[in-house]
Amino acid sequence: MKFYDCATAPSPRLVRMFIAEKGLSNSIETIEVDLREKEQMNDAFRAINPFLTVPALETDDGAIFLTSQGCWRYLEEAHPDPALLGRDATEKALVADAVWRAEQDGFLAVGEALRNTAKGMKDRALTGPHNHAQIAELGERGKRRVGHFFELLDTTMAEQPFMAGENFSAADIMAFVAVEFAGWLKLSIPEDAAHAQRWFNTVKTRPSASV
Ligand SMILES: N[C@@H](CCC(=O)N[C@@H](CS)C(=O)NCC(=O)O)C(=O)O
Repeated sequence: MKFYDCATAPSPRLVRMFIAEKGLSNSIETIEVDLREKEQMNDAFRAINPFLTVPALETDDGAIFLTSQGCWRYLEEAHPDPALLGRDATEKALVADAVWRAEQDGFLAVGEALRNTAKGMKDRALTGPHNHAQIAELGERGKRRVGHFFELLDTTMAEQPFMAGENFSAADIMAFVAVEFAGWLKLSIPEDAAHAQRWFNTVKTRPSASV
């Protein structure tokens, strides 16, 4: 199996953490795609992923998965223990709901803010083969949405230990990487959001948080 990664980027980190939680870090070959050098635009990588994004995962049979959640699904089915996408019908659906919420309200809100404000991303407001101009108002909206996400984290963690309930899951990976990604904007969980802080510090102590 080959994992197309970029050590500095948040989306491949979602898969890197998932792989670490599965205990597979030493059994998957990693190929670094340096986004700062625009290696995702090279012909060699374009042949792997015409959408020009990382992560991507290629199996020994030649199947290729082009999104973090496609990669997660394959790894979960091929290596079920420990379960990260839910253990039974109810938990699987709760994890799917929580992943979507953390991605939409957290991860993509940070991306919206960053890609519409960062000087280095001029005309790269969206990933992929087409250029898109930045929209300053989307940058501001994204930052406001990140604030709302931190509030959501706090109210969620007031009720339960992890994003989808009692157990650590991929939803915690999505939310944790989103919070660390928000650091690129110098945004962080407010000090007085004690429940969100407790959850964040718990996830941060997991070995997978350091990969
Ligand atoms: N939904 C996709 C998003 C992948 C994505 O946007 N990856 C970014 C890195 S975080 C990328 O490859 N960016 C390339 C670019 O900015 O041109 C996934 O989760 O795999």
